[in-house]
Amino acid sequence: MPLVHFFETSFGRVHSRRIVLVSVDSDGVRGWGECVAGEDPFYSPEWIESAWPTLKHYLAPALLKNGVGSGRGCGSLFARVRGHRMAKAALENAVWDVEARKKGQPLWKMLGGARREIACGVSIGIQDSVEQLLQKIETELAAGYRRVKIKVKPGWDLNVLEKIRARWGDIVLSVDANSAYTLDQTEHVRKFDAYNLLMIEQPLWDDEVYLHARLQKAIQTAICLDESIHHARDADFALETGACRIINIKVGRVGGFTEAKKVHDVAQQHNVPVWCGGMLESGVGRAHNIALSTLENFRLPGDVSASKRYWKEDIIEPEVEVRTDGMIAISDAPGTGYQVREDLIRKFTVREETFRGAK
Ligand code: OSB
Ligand code: MG
Repeated sequence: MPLVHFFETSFGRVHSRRIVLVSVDSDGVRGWGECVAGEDPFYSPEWIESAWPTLKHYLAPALLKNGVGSGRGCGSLFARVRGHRMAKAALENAVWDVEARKKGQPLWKMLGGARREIACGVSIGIQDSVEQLLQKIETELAAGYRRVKIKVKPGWDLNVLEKIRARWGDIVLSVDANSAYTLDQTEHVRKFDAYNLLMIEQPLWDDEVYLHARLQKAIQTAICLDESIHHARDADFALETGACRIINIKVGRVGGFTEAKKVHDVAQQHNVPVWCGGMLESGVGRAHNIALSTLENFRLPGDVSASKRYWKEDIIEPEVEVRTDGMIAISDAPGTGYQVREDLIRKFTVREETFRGAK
């Protein structure tokens, strides 16, 4: 699926997405899940070409052999496979989805959500010029988004923040480094403190928590961890060591809704807010992010924004729309409240495999 506009982070630029979708058929009802792994192993070790064989050889057979009636039951079936959380999440979330549709219940309610609308922010990638970035920020603010996050890296950080703050002194602003800095650069990172940022996301290594605690002690700006948090134990460790004051939850990164809820609960126990991250999802994953964001401790605007920011045509109906007050209204319809456009998916499909249970 070609992106409306390229997206660039400290680890690279992407122009279009190749997405692994999973659907689960149960008694004639179909649920969908999206694997948020990237086209390359740059954000995480997982990527689409590791997810596919993992689903094919391990996760789908485990599910079909044992059968399972609920999303909650998937974790133990998949536990023997280490890591591969994005692949697991794709399948587990499809099971949650089919379970909700079969019960005729909204997914958000099944997950224990409470919010009837959720607050939206935008994540704006590195651009070809600062002028282009300022233009984009202006557009998103006019659309009503409640928080602007920009991607940063050495050479595209303080200089850019200076220009943004000169123009918009009091917007809610944060930055995401995707591991672009090292602890040696603490003095440099400390200079972000001058820009009144809501947070700095994942400044240091993706596989590191403790050194973020060292950095957090040295700077005022709240650190938010993204890449480093794979499960509730990571979250607990991060919060006990003071490695962050905010957590970004991506349902794929932590292995599915069940673990996402656990991370949410751990943060809540520490009185630390969470928000829902994004992975340039199609409507399938986007609808799941919306359901997750209804949980009580999602107290900050997420990277969950309108379909049209990403796609000329999204694969769900209706598309995700954000109101001019920067909120998404939550549907009471069964499942995600969005219908999957299988006709359009078929048009985009380049590879497909089906696995059947014994019955
Ligand atoms: O770090 O949050 C991130 C996109 C791809 C990989 C990592 C990240 C992101 C985003 C985009 O920031 C969020 C979105 O708009 O979906
Ligand atoms: Mg991030």
